[in-house]
Amino acid sequence: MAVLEHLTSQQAIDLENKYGAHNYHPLPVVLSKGDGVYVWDVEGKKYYDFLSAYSAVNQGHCHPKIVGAMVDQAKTLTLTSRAFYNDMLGKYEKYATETFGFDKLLPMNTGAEAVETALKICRRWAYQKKGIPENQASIIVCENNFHGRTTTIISFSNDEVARNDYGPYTEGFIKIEYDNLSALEKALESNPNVAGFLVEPIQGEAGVYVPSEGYLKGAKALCEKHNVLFIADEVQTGIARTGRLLATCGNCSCSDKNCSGTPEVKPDVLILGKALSGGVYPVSAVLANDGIMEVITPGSHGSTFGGNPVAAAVSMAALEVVKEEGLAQNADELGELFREELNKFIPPCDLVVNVRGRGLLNAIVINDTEESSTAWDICMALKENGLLAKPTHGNIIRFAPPLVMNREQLLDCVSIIIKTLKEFSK
Ligand code: IF1
Repeated sequence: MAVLEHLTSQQAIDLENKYGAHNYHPLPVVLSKGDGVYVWDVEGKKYYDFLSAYSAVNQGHCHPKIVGAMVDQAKTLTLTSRAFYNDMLGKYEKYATETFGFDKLLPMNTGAEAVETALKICRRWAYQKKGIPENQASIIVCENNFHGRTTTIISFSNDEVARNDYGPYTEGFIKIEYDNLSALEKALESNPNVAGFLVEPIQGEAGVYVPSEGYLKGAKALCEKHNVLFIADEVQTGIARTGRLLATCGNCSCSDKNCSGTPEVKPDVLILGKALSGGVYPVSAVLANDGIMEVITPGSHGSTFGGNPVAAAVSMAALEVVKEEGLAQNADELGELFREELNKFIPPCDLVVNVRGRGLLNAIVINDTEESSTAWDICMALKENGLLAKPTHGNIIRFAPPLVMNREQLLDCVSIIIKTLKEFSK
């Protein structure tokens, strides 16, 4: 079969089933084109994308500025490795550190690599700066976390599907309840060798859990009190998704144009990925100030593709789009509208328990058991009605459209969602 031969959806699915590892259970739709908030399947049917590749396509599919930056750089110089300098990385590092208000950036490729990098920085800081005895450092994490799928990261996951039969597991992690400051305080007071606290500002995969007002601020204060690094995993919540440049910005009044560097909660270590590239190319990063980042010395960490010229060009374009198009502001306003419109429907409807989220990272909780197929069935019906979304856990459906969506499109999506939910309501 010629590689470029047109496939039907079923042919494409059959090929993946036969020749690909079965590490996913995708919705049965085969996409072949994307543009802004829309995607098309191989038969030409058009859909609203309400997942955005798990918040990687915040800037919309195939954004011309970002794709253009990639094509131009790809025609010039794609990869040098870090054995040599290149003329794009320093410019990118300057732009990104000024955008987010940190001294330094360590470039990687995937979110999990950036999380692993942050864990290594935290441990090395603990031994070299805090004076924790060698190999005794522990890092506090939250129940129901999702930080990626490497062996160390799943070692501190409590998602059995993602974790079981991958042992032996990496040690040195303390799990506490999310959104519980006294649990954090207790863990800090009863463990002398805590190096850091790794937390998602909103737990995405767990079901878009928005913590209580003041949780992140309180957690940061406890970390400061105990000389522990506050590590924010903003791979999914960052890059304007929650209505601010970062979810940890909280109610900071900074504009999209530039981070004032004084967000409501300033992490000691910031982890970014996904939409850092607009979903065009794998780009992730860890940002920190000199006093922390200086523990990384030549040869102590690296990556073949980390900081490559194409990633640098793509990420600068992706961040410029966020600012130029006011995506944080748009996500904030459309997110409010989305929850407001769904809340008009939810109380009388017994199918949906609630809608929750921040900005354009939202989810509805279906009034059924985690084991039921209702959420999946609703997503299948949404697909028929021209909108693509997927359940996170069991009975929770995540709704995360590209942040370039306009009001008319959002209201069109709300009507599709409500129409579909009515098909399932008794
Ligand atoms: C899958 C979930 C979302 C992340 C946070 C790090 C990473 C992710 C907060 C790792 C990645 C992706 C991974 C993808 C599905 C998706 C996901 F369902 F897995 F949990 F978004 F919620 N920190 N999340 O959300 O980044 O290495 O993937 O680039 O693995 O199924 P990555």
